[in-house]
Amino acid sequence: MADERFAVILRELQQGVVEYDEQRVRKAARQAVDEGFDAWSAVMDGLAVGMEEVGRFFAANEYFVPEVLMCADALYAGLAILRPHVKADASRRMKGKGAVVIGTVEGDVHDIGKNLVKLMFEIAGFTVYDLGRDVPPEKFVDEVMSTDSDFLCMSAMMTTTMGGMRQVIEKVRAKNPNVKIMVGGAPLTEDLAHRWGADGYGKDAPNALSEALALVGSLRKMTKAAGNQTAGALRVR
Ligand code: B12
Repeated sequence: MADERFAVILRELQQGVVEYDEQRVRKAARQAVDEGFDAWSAVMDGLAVGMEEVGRFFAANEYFVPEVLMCADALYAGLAILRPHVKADASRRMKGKGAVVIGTVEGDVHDIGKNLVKLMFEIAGFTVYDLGRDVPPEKFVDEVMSTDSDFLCMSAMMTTTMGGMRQVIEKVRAKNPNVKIMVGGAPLTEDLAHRWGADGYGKDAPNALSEALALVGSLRKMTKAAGNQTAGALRVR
């Protein structure tokens, strides 16, 4: 019964995004919260699935940039309601503490996926420095160095912009080889990520977090081996 009810709410969230109906999305998001359903599932199985459908309309030239922007607004309206109710898995919260610099690469304004990845890191207890979108390579490098962060996460949604990641990876590695670099976004593949020298690739937000947590172990070992001298190695906060 509860499953059926949640399925109805998820469908409302999806359709509300597709039909760029902010009111409908807000109402469904509130229902999800009030009726005690899992907020993260409402985000990923409701709002994000709606945006996938928008992507298909966009590819088929049924929607153009203005419609997609309104769909994004509807998604963000729902996210604002659901976000405070997204809970971290307790074991993840205990294990995952470090600092992350995140942003979308230069020339690319797509930030919905990046923001969901950011949300996962925040709820798991990481300190997140969000550079936003259309971020020049040097800004990534400077932020990682000035904040002494453990992780760098970059997002790219276009084949024309994803190459920028490679440049950033090279520049960051030259300054601090210990920073763990993760990349993601629709045009990326695991193979490409590794060929460009990234430590991790995440096909979605939960995957990004589990990859990061797996890397936490190796960061801790490095810190120990260097007698806690290693810049940017994981601090236990
Ligand atoms: C929404 C959208 C827009 C919105 C963006 C709004 C915003 N604030 O983000 C607007 C309307 C602005 C837009 C503009 C454009 N867009 Co657009 N857009 C999309 C669309 C429909 C959905 C993207 C999205 O939000 N998906 C939902 C989120 C939840 O998924 P996600 O982004 O993939 O993120 C998940 C994973 O990838 C992963 N992830 C993402 N980042 C990271 C980072 C790390 C570190 C990790 C580990 C994981 C990870 O986790 C996320 C969460 O699960 C896609 C279609 C598609 N199929 O992707 C096209 C798409 C990306 N756009 C495209 C294009 C061409 C454009 C424009 C050039 C169109 C134009 N003619 O102007 C402009 C580009 C502007 C620019 N300079 O960037 C193309 C890109 C094609 C290509 N060359 O690769 C796509 C693929 C559409 C298409 N089929 O043609 N777009």
